[in-house]
Amino acid sequence: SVSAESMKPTDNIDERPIIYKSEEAKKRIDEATTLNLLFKNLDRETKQHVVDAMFEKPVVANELVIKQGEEGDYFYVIEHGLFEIFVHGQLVLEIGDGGSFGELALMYNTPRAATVRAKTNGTLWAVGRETFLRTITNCVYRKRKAYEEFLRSVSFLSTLDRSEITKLADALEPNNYDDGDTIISQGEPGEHFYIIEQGTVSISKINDSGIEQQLPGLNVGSYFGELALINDQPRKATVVARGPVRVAALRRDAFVRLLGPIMDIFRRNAAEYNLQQGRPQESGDNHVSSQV
Ligand code: 1OR
Repeated sequence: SVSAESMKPTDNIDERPIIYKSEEAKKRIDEATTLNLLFKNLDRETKQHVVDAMFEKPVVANELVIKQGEEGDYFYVIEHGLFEIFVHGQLVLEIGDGGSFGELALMYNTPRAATVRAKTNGTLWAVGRETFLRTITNCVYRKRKAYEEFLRSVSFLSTLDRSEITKLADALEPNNYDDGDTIISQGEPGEHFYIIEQGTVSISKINDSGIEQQLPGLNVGSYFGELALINDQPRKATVVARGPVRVAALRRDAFVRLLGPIMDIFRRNAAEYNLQQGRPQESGDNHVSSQV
């Protein structure tokens, strides 16, 4: 195992910190990062850069890895172990293998937004602030710029301020679908919220009598998938791509963290779904939300 002290100084931009790793360690990092959102956007070279700079940090149960309010120094990827996130002493989230934390203070240059405590023994891979900013943040920045403009044009987000839009842009994951692909299936558990960037989706639902019912479709700037997250219930309808569709997906934890300020909008619109039930599909409708 290696420690932070073995990192070379990095005053020179071109001088990348490289911490020796066995093939076996590289494999473990690869497994831990493949599904990670922040790594998904990295090109190969940048990812290599980050992996080179990572060092292994073993943790023991109950260890405090991050304390809310402190300055940010490292970003962490979980190889294995369970970690509890506390905001003002309240447990808000538990994350495990392949998850990551500690990016917020580095990305936004703010104090740590939460306390992170190891629930079990585990292994983390740490990335220092400098490397994080030079690599991951760079890629995040490009994606942020691409999303911000789109998000500012989305009507249901119009009450979010600049910094809220920025954070939302950073957390969104682009997903593409072909004509006929199912994006959400009725009855499944919901883990994402979606905003349509391009294309149109159709929505259908099998009602209590087992009859399939078409619901109004949605297009660019509309959202769907919030109900299962708000109500903690399975998906209530099926959403299918009509032609090529591109959506921006937001994971459950980010949805709770970032769209809290507009939860009232979702609730109000959800109440209207019930009124719409059974009404014929309107043409040229201005629906922005779904029943999923
Ligand atoms: P950080 O650098 O601020 C603490 O250090 C880390 O906890 C933070 O980055 C995130 O990576 C992670 N609110 C704030 N931080 C969170 C949250 C969170 N979840 C994970 N972290 N909330 C949880 C949402 C389910 C919002 C609670 C209101």
